[in-house]
Amino acid sequence: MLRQGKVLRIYNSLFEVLEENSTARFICSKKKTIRNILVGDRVDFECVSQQGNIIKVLPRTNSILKPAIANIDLIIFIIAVKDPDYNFFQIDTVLEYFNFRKIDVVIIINKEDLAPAEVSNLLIYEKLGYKCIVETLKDLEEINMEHISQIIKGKSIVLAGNSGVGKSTLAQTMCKESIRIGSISDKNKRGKQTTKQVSLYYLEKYMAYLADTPGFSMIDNAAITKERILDFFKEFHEFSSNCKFSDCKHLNEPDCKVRGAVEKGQIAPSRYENYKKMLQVVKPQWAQK
Ligand SMILES: Nc1nc2c(ncn2[C@@H]2O[C@H](COP(=O)(O)OP(=O)(O)OP(=O)(O)O)[C@@H](O)[C@H]2O)c(=O)[nH]1
Ligand SMILES: [Mg+2]
Ligand SMILES: [Zn+2]
Repeated sequence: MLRQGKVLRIYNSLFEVLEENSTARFICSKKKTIRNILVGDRVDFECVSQQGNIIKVLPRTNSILKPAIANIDLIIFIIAVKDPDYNFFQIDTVLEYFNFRKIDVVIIINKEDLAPAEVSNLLIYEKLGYKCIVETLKDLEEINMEHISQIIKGKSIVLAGNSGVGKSTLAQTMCKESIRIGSISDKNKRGKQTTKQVSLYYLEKYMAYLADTPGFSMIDNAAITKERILDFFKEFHEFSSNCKFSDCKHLNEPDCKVRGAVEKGQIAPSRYENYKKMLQVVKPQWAQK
């Protein structure tokens, strides 16, 4: 009998597969000709008793590499206002990556209890069109997470964010399966790496799949291009169309409306600085054109 399911975990060369529209789990091997199976993949498999064999990987809607996960509907990107400190360049780098991959992102601004005054600095992302939720995740309980459960219902979700921001804290509130919560090391405030293995948890209550991850500091943006950068800085678009030069890079060109908007406070200075920083990476190629 042919069944369809989703890969939750990978152990060496075995795959834990949750059958779709049921809660039956199967440990599967795979047909030799299948090369690359990721957590999150939808697969066709055959099985005898509890032992399965994956015979086909269905087409992916998307995938990311670090950690390797396929078919993500939503990234919940957690930023802490403090412990660990946030960094605007890192935030934009992460957001650019998911913008390029065309994966929806919701931002949780966490640890409001530690530095409530910092929250407004991060709300610039709300103005850019990202849904932002301000939270103290350590106090969140299943009973008052209606605003979050609405967002996750029926989706495959990946928790992203630096080590120590509160990903596992949220994951644990969402699901009963044990996810280890670490503590921030007081010494360097960098948070210990506690989450190593990537698995999907099926949250029956929300009909959702959830991946806790070990932090997103390893995003690979080596292939970034000027087109990607220009597409990401969406708030520049309404101004850049009026720049004097149609190929304006918004650096030192005369009569640049993007720089004008930064000066008038219509574009956040951190965003413009990050634009220039990202451009540094691709500038050599750009200059050749
Ligand atoms: N003050 C405060 N502490 C929090 C809050 N949310 C989480 N923490 C604490 O922050 C520490 C790190 O939380 P985790 O959930 O383990 O962080 P993580 O993002 O999973 O970290 P890694 O697994 O290392 O990537 C824990 O000690 C949590 O209790 C919050 O809203 N306020
Ligand atoms: Mg964790
Ligand atoms: Zn310009």
